[in-house]
Amino acid sequence: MVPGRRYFFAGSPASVVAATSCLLAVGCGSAGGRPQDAAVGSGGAIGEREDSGGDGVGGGGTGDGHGGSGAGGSLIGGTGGATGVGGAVGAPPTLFPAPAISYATGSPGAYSIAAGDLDGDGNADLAVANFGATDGQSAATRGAMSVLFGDGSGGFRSPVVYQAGIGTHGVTIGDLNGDGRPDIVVANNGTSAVTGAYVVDGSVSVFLNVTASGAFAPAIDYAAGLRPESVAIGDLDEDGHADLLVANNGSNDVSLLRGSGDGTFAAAVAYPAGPAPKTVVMGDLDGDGHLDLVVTDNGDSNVSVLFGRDDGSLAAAPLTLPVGVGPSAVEVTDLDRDGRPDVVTVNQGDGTVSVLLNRRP
Ligand SMILES: [Ca+2]
Ligand SMILES: [Ca+2]
Ligand SMILES: [Ca+2]
Ligand SMILES: [Ca+2]
Repeated sequence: MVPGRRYFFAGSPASVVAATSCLLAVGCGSAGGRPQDAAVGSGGAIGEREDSGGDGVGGGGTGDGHGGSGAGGSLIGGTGGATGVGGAVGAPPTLFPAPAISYATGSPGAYSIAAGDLDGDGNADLAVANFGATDGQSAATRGAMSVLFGDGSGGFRSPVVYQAGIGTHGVTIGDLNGDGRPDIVVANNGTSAVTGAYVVDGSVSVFLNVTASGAFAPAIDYAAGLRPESVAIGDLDEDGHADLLVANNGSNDVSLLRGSGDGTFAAAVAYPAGPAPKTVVMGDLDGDGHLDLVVTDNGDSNVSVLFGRDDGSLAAAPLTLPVGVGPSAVEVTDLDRDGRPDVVTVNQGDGTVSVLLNRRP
């Protein structure tokens, strides 16, 4: 890839998301060992999590899922192979000789996915966010979170389905209470049409992993901003407890929910971003040792960077950086191998990915 150049693809932006992640999963150690959560795929085809070594959750699944195509060195080839949709566009046929095998998620409206070993048996498992039958257009139809346990051979058992909020979109895996078991968070984007007016759900649902076999407690919901789209997990305030960062599509901000360490979270604090945030990821962009946020402003053509401060809060005003039209997903990773984390977005408005190379001193 050439710095500063946009790359065009024949496939959908959702496919590009997978291809980008594929490249990053193979090509980088990335971002100083910080956990990164990325990419609720636009269009609902796929979303995924890349873990760069922070907690060991999730990275294996994502890397395994796309490693073959990434090793092939073809971004376009990775698109068809990794997602299993849109045909094998440029994919060397020997990499994936068999057709994709599909598994039911057990709930309508499957929207995004995260991978990790949820039951500790060494096999990658999947967590899926399902927005429900109507994507939040009916209060009676709630979203769900499905867990599919892997058999270690690429197969999955029948899904276990947990009720979530309304219009569930984003899903992320991470250990929220420090017990070594990966937990799950989903972002509930939905609105419900009630007497002609929309009622905003605006929450995240936390599922704590409560048994060695990977059973999850019923969801505990926390208010976020309006129309949350995705959620990232990381210790933003450096107190040793995982915090939640939520991209709120409807309130143009990011919610910080500080973790208490036992799987519960303090009330959300909002920080402004740009129009219609869709994805939030974490990484230390300025090298000061504090995690920063990168948010895709899906409603225009920018990413918002919110820098972490010494006191564990975020800067009040974001740095706005232009990218392609309608950025939907973003990764923070070292693309040019200079040790500085770079930013790459996928833009659903013009079918491009945009690369921002970090040139900090
Ligand atoms: Ca497992
Ligand atoms: Ca846990
Ligand atoms: Ca924390
Ligand atoms: Ca920083």
